[in-house]
Amino acid sequence: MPTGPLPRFPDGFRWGVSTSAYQIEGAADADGRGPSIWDTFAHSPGRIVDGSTGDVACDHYHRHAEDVALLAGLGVSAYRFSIAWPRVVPTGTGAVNPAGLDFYDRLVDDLLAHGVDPVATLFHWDLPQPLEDAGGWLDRDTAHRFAEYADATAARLGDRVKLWITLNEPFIHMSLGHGMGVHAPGKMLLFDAFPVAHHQLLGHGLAVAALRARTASPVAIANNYSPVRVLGDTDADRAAGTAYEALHNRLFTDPLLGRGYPDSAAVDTGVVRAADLDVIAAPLDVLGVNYYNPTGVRAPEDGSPLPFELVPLEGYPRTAFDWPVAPDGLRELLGWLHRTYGADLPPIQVTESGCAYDDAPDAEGRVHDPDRIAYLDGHLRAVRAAIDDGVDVTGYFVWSLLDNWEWAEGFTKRFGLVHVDFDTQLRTPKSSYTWLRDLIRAR
Ligand code: GBH
Repeated sequence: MPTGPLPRFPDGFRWGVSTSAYQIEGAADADGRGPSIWDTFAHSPGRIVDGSTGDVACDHYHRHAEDVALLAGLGVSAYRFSIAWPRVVPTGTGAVNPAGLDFYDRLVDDLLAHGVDPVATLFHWDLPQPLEDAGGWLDRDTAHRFAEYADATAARLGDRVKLWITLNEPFIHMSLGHGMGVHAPGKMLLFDAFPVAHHQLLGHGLAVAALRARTASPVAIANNYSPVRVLGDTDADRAAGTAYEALHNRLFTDPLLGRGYPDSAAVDTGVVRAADLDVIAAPLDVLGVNYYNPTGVRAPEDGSPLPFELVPLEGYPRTAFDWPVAPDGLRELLGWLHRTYGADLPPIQVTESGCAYDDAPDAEGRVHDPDRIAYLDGHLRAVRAAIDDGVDVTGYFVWSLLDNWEWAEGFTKRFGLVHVDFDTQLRTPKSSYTWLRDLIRAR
């Protein structure tokens, strides 16, 4: 549990919360939005644990004013949302849909009017379905389509967006979406999914160039990272740890920071053209770090298709998702990035950090989530400790503002500071919201 007041954070430290388009917006057919791979996937039987879809989600598309008021009441200095590519370019290629951009235009102005910096992610996994039909991220052209979409979006929202984030967690989109089939588009290619890594990174680099031509605001990417804990002390266990680290933590970072692909990351050189690596290594202003938990790794059984085996870590409390609560892992991770990339590492903002619990209103309609308060307290202390260790961390965003549609888990996992009743759309700030509000106010 929390032990005394949190230490001070540097002046200008950015306090934020994060969401993503498909998880909150709903309004799947509104104002010319086209279908995305997540519409297709969620509407395919058996893909989502509770059979739900994001058709309505938190109905944020119609309730954005109420949600901005919640942000303002929380007192955050920034709000990280994602822009739905299929609203902006419904067919994925060609004509821009101005009505789709209107929604984000109003949202951005409303945020600014409330003193909240808009932080926009361009791709949080909702690829326009027509692009998937043309090959999706397995196809090199998708990287160019992404840059066109970035250009059109920045032409409209330009400098009013205070931080641009190209991709969210390209590793998860590759591995769960194209390697294991757990996320859209549901492909199970294992290591043959590598082109999805390269084309996302290429799209990132091309989008950075497009953004630089349109805006003076800083540009980032949001990667997910997990510090690797090797369980076992054989050479094979250590090799498994190295292999997992290369795949999970380095594959989407080494090339961004000018180091090319890591040796052990099963790179399919057939899709990598030499000039691509320069495009991908375009200078970044901020590295977004999404952190949830560390990962236990040991040597695989003989005959395993993977060069490592993932093992649940013992000795930690667990969230409703069964993920270990390990704030020490965040400090360890930030230190690892600092040591590994040294002077090449841009300032870091923790662009997601949060937890799911089975939160429900009590008889008075209040929602108490002491576990989330303890979680946030611990992770903020870990960030503060990492700053003392010498890591340049300039912001922290809680995942998430609202309980929302948690991908393959549907509505069964609640990550919000604000409880949402998905029958009535009633929003109820949880005790963690009040805790975070008071903490930000005191700064
Ligand atoms: C993020 O992904 C997404 O960006 C966001 O949309 C999503 O809602 C949020 O997190 C919550 O899920 O098997 O115990 O080691 C998170 C990616 C991948 C992080 C799985 C935790 C494994 C936990 N996650 N990972 S464990």
